[in-house]
Amino acid sequence: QKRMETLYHTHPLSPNQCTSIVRQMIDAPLPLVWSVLRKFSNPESYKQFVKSCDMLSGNGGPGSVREVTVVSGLPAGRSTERLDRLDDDLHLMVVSIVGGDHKLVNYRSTTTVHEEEEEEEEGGRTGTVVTESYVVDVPVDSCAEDTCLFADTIIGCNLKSLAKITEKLARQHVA
Ligand code: A8S
Repeated sequence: QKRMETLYHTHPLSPNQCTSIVRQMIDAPLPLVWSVLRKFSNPESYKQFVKSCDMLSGNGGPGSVREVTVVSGLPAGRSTERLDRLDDDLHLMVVSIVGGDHKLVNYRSTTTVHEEEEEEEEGGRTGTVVTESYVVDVPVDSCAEDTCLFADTIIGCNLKSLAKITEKLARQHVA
């Protein structure tokens, strides 16, 4: 797991870029979490800032491009995003933002999912950890701290929402 982070979440940086990593523990089975996460054409299933999503090309496999429309009240309206990599064995996906009317220029995110023993629990229950890292340009009128804080906040909300939804689904499957 440490190796996975070093391998997939350590990114080469240009001088005008910043990088960060967000982790979320989820009390649901990995296949369930991955099944929601991997559906590139359906980000609104867990991303609360996404109002709608249109596929511009592809059907959800690598190379597919989607146009995301975000909810009002954000400093952005749309984002054009390409799925660069989708690996169902490694549980890894890479998405690049290639356009839109927002400040995240040259944004590229890597998401991996792995199983982990929940330390608190007796009897070794297994949970799922989602790790999402990214690289993005720092705008000329901003700084690395603010740029990463903005992106980390959105990713944090997305992953918390993913946790809430999949944990609820997991409870329904058991019941
Ligand atoms: C994601 C991650 C991010 C999305 C950001 C950081 C975004 O959708 C929002 C506001 C913006 O200003 C940029 O995985 C953009 O969704 C909510 C439109 C890209």
